[in-house]
Amino acid sequence: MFPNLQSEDPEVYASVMAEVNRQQHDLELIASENHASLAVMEAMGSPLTNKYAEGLPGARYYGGCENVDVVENLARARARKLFMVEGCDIGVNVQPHSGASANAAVFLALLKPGDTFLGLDLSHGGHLTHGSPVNSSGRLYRPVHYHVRPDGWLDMDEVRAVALAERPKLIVCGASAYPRIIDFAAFKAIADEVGALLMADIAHIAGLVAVGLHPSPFPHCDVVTTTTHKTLRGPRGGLILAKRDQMKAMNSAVFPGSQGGPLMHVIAAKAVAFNEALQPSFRSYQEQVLANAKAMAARLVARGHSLVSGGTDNHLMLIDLSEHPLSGKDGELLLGKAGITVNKNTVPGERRSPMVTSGVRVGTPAMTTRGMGVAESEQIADWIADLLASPEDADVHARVRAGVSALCAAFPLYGGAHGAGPSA
Ligand code: DSN
Repeated sequence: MFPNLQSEDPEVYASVMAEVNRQQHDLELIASENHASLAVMEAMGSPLTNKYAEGLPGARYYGGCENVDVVENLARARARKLFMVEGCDIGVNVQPHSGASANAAVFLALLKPGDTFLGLDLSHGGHLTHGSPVNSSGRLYRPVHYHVRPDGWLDMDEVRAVALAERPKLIVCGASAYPRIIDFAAFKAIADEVGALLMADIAHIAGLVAVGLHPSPFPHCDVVTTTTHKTLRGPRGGLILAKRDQMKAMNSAVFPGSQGGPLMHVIAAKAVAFNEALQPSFRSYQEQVLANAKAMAARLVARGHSLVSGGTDNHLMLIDLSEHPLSGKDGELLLGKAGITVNKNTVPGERRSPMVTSGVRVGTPAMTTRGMGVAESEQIADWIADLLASPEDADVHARVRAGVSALCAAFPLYGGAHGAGPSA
């Protein structure tokens, strides 16, 4: 693997191979991560990285764009096909380098400095770019926030009350750590009531939306942003979808508003991933992601764990450790040592600091890509419960670490269901 890198730069090669091995031998349960196919990664590693192509296909600021134009048009057409709903014409910009860049561009297009917008509080499952004071969204604009109720479900009464009181220019729905269905129609009714535009950030649930396993944000939303690497299983990157009347503003907010040259190798990889997502097998994959999450959540609850909102309707769950002696940080370290990779996460009513937290976020997209199903999900939930119950027990740790290694060996990356290729 990577012979040129190996001979030219052994240090970087060694780290890359160490990461390949980590991904092969550990269990990835970070809800925002996935394993992209070999075809996606080949496109990302292609010479398209060498090309400047500022502008849009057919209207570039550089010569020699005839091939990358084809690629970007393929990506745009495929994304449109994935997310279009009947009777709602949408446009697509595939150039955002990330979800954060996509969100920054949308704000630049729709808001003026100091304008009020309404989004979900970060510590209640929102995202940094939805108005955190340490992010440009919180520094350039005036964010106001809604929350989840103590039971972990979105508080739509509060959304309406804050919207009526603050009259935001834009309402942002979508989350980074919310295990339930987002009711885009209800957000639209509130947006209409206060004369606000409506944006959805579907970064986490895009793969589910693409196959109809989560309701579409269209026709309710004016603009939709997403990343392309989470449930959508493409390359690391961002995407903006918008109703036609918003597209001109979106395009110029991406370039020249907030980015320079697009990453054409990544756009090629997005095109490949969108095509994969248009295949019937992608729907089966997403169905399995949901079945695995439900099975894992049910087993964790059966083992006495409290989950935020009591369970999950999507690809992720939040284990609530508020009443547990271990913090989210402890949980992340403990599971990590046994080869189960998760991330600490704040929970509603959080009493610990954001660097410590009282929650662990767990997601099934990556393990499902390896071909694991409900039986494996239940086994993994048991291992998580065993570790959290006996954090100091070396025998439990050794047993789980051995089980994780055996499971990963039985479901090799790039070995079967998801793209043929050399096992790492
Ligand atoms: N960092 C991503 C996540 O983990 O949800 C969001 O950008």
